[in-house]
Amino acid sequence: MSIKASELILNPDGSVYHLNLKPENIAQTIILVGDQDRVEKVSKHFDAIEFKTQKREFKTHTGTLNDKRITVVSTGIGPDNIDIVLNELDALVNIDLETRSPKEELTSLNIIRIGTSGALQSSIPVDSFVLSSAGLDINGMLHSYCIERICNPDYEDAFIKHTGWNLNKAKPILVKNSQALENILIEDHIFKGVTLTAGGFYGPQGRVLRLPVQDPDLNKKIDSFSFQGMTVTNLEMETSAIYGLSKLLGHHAVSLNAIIANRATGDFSKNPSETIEKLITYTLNKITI
Ligand code: R1P
Repeated sequence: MSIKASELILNPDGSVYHLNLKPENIAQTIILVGDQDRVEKVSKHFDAIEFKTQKREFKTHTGTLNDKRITVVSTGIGPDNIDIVLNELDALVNIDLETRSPKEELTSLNIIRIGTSGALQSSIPVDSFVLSSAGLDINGMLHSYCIERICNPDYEDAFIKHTGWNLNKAKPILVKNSQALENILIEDHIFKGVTLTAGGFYGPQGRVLRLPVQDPDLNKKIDSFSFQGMTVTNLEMETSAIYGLSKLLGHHAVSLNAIIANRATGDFSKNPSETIEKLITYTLNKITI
């Protein structure tokens, strides 16, 4: 089956439409960051950089560190961008771009997000790290796919009941991480929990500037929710989308976030750059030893 030119869009040089990448440009280990300026902050640690490109917010560097080939890609902000990044990365390894046909033998990428996030629990201080055991999707992007096999209905139903979730908004979906990648990246000092992935920064995360929000008590209700031993630790805008599409496409994913704000105490990190730098060096060290 050949995928039509309107569905799998390629640039004149044969690279995929938004990421500007060809199959040979990426490694099997992919680091995703939100901020395009964070790409250099990761690749400056590489021993050598073999490839660089950028289109819009999607900047990519590929190189090696301790003989391990690594690609770092910026996703920009939000789950809509994750839809683009995950589908195009998957196309690079699992679709023959010449024949425009899915390959018979599939490749699994190892995808690691190094992000920033706000903690919901007062016990998770700014400048700490959270590894997401699961992503709780409240933005709706994943509902465009056939998600039944990656959902966790018992947890989702308990969350909906506890928070009195307004179903005019997208139905929450819980998607778990790759246990194998968690085992590589976890250490005792790292907090672990469920990361809530919103489709916006202000109202969707309960921030009120001038507009009232649909449920002003939502963050407090989420804070007090626990089910099957899993509490919601933090809020950001990418993790559940990465976990959901990775699981559906057959890739391994884990998300690590530097906590730069605490929504319960109102604290904000005094030096977020330093905290992010520590998370970058921690992650690179873990995946290259
Ligand atoms: C919002 O400021 C952005 O920062 C967080 C959110 O998920 C959102 O993308 O992550 P990044 O710093 O990785 O972009």
